[in-house]
Amino acid sequence: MTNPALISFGLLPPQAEVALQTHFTVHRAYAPDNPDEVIARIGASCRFAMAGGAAGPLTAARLALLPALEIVANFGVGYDAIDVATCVDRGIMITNTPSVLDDEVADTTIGLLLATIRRFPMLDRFIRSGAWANTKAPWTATLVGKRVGIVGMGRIGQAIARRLSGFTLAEVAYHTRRPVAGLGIRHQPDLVSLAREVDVLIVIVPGGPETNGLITREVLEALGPTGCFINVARGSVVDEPALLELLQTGKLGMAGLDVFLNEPRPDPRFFEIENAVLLPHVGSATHETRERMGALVIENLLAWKDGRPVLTPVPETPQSSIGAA
Ligand code: NAP
Ligand code: 8YV
Repeated sequence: MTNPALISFGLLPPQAEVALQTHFTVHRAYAPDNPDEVIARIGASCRFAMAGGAAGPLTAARLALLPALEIVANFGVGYDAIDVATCVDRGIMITNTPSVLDDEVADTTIGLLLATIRRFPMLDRFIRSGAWANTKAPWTATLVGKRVGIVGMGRIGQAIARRLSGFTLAEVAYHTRRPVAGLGIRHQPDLVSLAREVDVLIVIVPGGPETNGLITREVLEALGPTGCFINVARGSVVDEPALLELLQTGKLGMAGLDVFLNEPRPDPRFFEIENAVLLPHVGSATHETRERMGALVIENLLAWKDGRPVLTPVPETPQSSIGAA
């Protein structure tokens, strides 16, 4: 029996990619191939898709060219690049990769926070330039004794909070729409108030229409000229033009950014900003964690193929649906 056709919008980590090729006839829809051309050519035959890569969003227009599609397995916990409403309307299952990346993304966040406040990349450049021979090494701001606010207190937000509990801080507080029971951390229902109360604001919410522009100019101004803004969520969550302007004018102290509106080509004005540390969306990007994410993608696809319940359906899709074996 031939393997079912799967359209793949990105390359999985090595072991997961071997498993994908073993169980499916994989049609590659990412560079150097043109995703739209691949969809138009073979889309009608594909019941399976793997998303979350660099081929761009899975829009309603693209989904319309995939009439047989039953499941989209997303490589990543965030699935804001998929048109969820269209998938729900058509009964298409979406799975993602929650939990397996929480510790990695939380570690990245703490690293980015320290790199931003203590200016480690700048100090690395300082020593490599030979400047140390003639100039005293610059001093920096500190994290010690500061108040930290976390926007989003889900799986990753809580992993960040657990790490922060080992630091010498004045307070950790958080903002979500609904407080999380039994956390022992102060919930602030008003986001601008939280930004005003803290020295550091870390954002770790999903992307998509509900959080688009959540971090407004007002929030960033409330954080202020000594404030530190850390975004490991999605670029769409922040008013990026305001962020750029406030960093340029010193009305916001500093930023550590793993995500941008226009990836992988962020606004070049960021490159000139000294008080920002920039990472190329690497929150989960270690060999080990990416393979764990890849393994979960494969498990979900195989479960659907074999007519078993998938492991990690996103909340919008019916939890009970199973694929036709
Ligand atoms: P999660 O467990 O679903 O948690 C999401 C949190 O965001 C919840 O606490 C939720 O609380 C809060 N939230 C959602 N909408 C909100 C809103 N409008 N205002 C305030 N809070 C809101 O998700 P997770 O697994 O922690 O992942 C979070 C996100 O991190 C992902 O979706 C992805 O975008 C991002 N991420 C980035 C990287 C990276 O490489 N940089 C890696 C992994 C994940 P309420 O619903 O109560 O508001
Ligand atoms: C990945 C992420 O970089 O899981 C997420 O939501 O943002 C990251 O872990 C991305 O999904 C890989 O395409």
